[in-house]
Amino acid sequence: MNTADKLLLPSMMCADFGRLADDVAALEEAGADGFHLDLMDGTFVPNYGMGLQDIEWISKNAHVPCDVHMMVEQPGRYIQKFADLGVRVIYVHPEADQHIARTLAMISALGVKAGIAINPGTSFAAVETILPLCDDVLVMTVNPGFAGQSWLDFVNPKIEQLVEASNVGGNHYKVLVDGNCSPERIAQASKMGVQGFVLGTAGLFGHGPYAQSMAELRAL
Ligand code: S6P
Ligand code: MG
Repeated sequence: MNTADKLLLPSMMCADFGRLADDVAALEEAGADGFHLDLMDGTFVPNYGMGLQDIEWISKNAHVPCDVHMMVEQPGRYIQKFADLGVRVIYVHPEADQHIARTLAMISALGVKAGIAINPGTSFAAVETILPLCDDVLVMTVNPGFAGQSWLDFVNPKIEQLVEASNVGGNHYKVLVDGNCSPERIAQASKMGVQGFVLGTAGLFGHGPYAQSMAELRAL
């Protein structure tokens, strides 16, 4: 694991599934701090992402930590499964869970970092109460479900609010962002205090050798 001050996390739904083992190895060699694994149910988001078997294969074969981003209704149903796979963090959407506080406590009790992922339309005030239960807060800068979208600038003030509150009172979480993490956006968000970036088509996949892209992003 790289000890640099920003976490660079390739989003594996953007990987080449025809040569997944090679892609996993190449991304690790290039310095990935972990893998971001997207799960979708076709209901909470209008798409299907990676399947449970893909997440299982990557988490069992990776040499870096894996983060699961659950874009599914009632995420509590799958938490035990991901905990058993030894993932680093499980992100659940508060918009998808009527008992988000219970679910976050369940994740922590299983020894996994508890994360929330927040839709662009969800306000800081809507999640403020549960922030002390979070280890990681993943701010969606696009509407979740698809790669290759544009960064929504109206989310920026919320990112600043979340960074500001990250070590206040009982809070102790990192702020990460997911969606259109281009070099320009990573530089901008790093200045705002964001500590982790999910890398998809905007910054990593389809941009030439992974090692070169990762080095350039690391240096920003
Ligand atoms: C889908 C998912 C994301 C994407 C990632 C793609 O919303 O949660 O993790 O895979 O955002 O990145 P990019 O650079 O193509 O927008
Ligand atoms: Mg994601």
